[in-house]
Amino acid sequence: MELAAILRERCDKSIKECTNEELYYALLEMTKKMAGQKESNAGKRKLYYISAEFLIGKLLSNNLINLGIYDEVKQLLEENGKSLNEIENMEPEPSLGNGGLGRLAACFLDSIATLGLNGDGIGLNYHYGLFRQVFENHLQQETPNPWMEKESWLTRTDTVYPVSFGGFTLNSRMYDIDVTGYGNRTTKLHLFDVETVDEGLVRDGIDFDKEDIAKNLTLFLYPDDSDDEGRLLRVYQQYFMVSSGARLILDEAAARGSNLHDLYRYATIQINDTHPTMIIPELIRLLMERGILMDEAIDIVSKTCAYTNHTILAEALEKWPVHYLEKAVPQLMPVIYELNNRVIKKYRDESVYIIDNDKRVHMAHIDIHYGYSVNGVAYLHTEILKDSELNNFYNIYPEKFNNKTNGITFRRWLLHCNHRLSTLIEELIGPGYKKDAMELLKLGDYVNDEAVLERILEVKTACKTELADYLKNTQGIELDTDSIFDIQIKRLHEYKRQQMNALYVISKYFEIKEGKKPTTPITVLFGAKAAPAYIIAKDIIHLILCLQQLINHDPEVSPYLKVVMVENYNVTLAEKLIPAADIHEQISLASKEASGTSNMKFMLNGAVALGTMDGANVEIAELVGEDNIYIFGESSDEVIRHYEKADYVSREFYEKDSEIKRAVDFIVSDSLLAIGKKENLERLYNELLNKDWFMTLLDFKAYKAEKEKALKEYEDRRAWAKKMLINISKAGFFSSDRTIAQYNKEVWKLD
Ligand code: 26V
Repeated sequence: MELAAILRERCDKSIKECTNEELYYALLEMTKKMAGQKESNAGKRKLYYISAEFLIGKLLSNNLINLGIYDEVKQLLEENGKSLNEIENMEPEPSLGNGGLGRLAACFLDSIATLGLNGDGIGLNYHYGLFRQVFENHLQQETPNPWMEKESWLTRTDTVYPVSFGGFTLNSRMYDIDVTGYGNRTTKLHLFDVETVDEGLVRDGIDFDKEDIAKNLTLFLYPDDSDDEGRLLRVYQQYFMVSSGARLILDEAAARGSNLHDLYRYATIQINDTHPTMIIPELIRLLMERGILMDEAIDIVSKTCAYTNHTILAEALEKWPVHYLEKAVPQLMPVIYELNNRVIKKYRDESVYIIDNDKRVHMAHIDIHYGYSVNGVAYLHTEILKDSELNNFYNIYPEKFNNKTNGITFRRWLLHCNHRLSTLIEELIGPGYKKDAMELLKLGDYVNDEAVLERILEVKTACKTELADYLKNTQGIELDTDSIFDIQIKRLHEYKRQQMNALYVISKYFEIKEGKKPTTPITVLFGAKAAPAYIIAKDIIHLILCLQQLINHDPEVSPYLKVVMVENYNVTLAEKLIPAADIHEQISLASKEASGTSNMKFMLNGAVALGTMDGANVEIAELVGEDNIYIFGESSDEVIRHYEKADYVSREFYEKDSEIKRAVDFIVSDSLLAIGKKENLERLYNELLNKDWFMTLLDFKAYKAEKEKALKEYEDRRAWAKKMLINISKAGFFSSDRTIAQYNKEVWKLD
């Protein structure tokens, strides 16, 4: 095998003699070489998936699986007394994304490569990615998270483009990461970077000097956008990405024979949320620079670009003040004004204008008017876009709107993260499901097979033990593997309602104190990072950490209930947590979670959802049926009506229900104030009582009742195993291979 030769060359040692670190770098080199030798699709029309985030996670194991050499390498290492798991620990995680949106982009690249489509990713090469989360005094602190070592998955290329901003020009160099498909071709993730970045700019934590763009442009993913300098830096980042990307797209199209008048026959660009929207005016500008007239340039670009919307939350929809753009990218403004004027001439409804009366540029409006497709990311989300959030646009362009329910790559979220389960599945239904996920339906034949149900439970127990060992070794956390693992992992946001889960924990704590002990112990696990400037989100983390301290150290309560918040939740931790879950929490306020993708990962790993009818939960519920999911809470229609009528008053729920009152009051009780900080706990208490924008108290009673039902039903182990198996067998629809095939058939139409 090649590995021995690489080791000889690198350090003149045998596998046995090498350290894990030496082995990691040798495997990295070997995998990069093998991926580089794979063919890529050279078709005429090419997809460019442009995104400010690609949350790719560690790549070694995934690449070994996709190249078909995982088992072989693992065995070779074992024969020499080495463990692939331990070698993997040497790999830093590239955290080039915030959460679901970035992880989705990474899953999509895997599927594009696996389906052998002609498509690449375009993004930015952040030096530090998302911050590392550390807990100090029960509070989140942020520190930088370096991932680029001397040797990494990046390959430096000779492609360099000058990118001009108002008053200065920077050189953009392209770095490539090969994305291996499962048993198929590779595609590329092109990440642009500026060579003058100065990592020495970082001050305390993740604070840094935001002034000098040449030195900080790609230093961090999404700088803190709570101040003007941070927001402006984000505009610079976005333009740097799209200008470099546009140049690459035009060069490649020309090289394949395009005369640029027919660009749309050679390229299609999927704009992942509004972050890359400036590629529309930038391409128009570049085409005009190459002699094409404005009318035609707009027409060409409109046939080339498609837009995906990932949220209906107004505060998350980007609106840049005109003066930011004037300062950072003055060359784009004439194009943006022209695009706006054309809209004004055509439509009287001001809500569809690109520039509003406050002189803010609505990025999504550019995408919708000047793209050929607009899609939401789950059935319900797309319906809400059409019926309410983007209804004015839907009335103008009904033909542009379409749904593409999100998906996940089964290579990472089953084959890699849960080898035990994938081996069992293969034994039962053969290997076909790895390429055609719908074959999982064949597992339906086993729902009454005692022996199979028993083995499913054994796999779950083994995964729980593995998680317990991992958390013990890495974070010093003790888990009771005989308890029910109830897991909520996602970014901390009020609409996702981790605070509702925390209130449940409080009410359970009271019950246990009063002698009402659960027959099976419960472990409530959380993993979540809060945006550094998101005060209430950080207060919720504080509350959970205080509860963890109080409950886990109370000998009366801890045998029955434990609370654990893992530190620095990231892709690597998700890969350990998801296989170990019994119940997963998808409890966003209905209408607010566009899709969710962890819900799909959990389902595939045999966990049962406790959730609202929101995002892709709706489709999961339809597939598994009501006996195999726990649904509660008000519907999206009801919630939308509350907002319209402004008739939700959280204090009323607090006052009329003693259980709710007691749980909310506990946030500022002496017991918690003795552990936590008064300022944070009081702020959270007041928020829940006086505002509660995401209606926690509205759904609390229904949530608690449904959770109790799930916990009770868990105790019938055979019936529960059946629920697990049904969830796994119906998960095929959520393969990102299906999502990508639909994008291709209905939007991209690659040859
Ligand atoms: C961003 C922000 C930033 C400012 C403060 C509030 C806020 C709230 C939400 C967001 C999310 C922006 C877009 C996003 O990440 N959407 C996620 O996309 C996933 C992939 O489609 C989807 O599964 C998640 O439901 C959706 O939240």
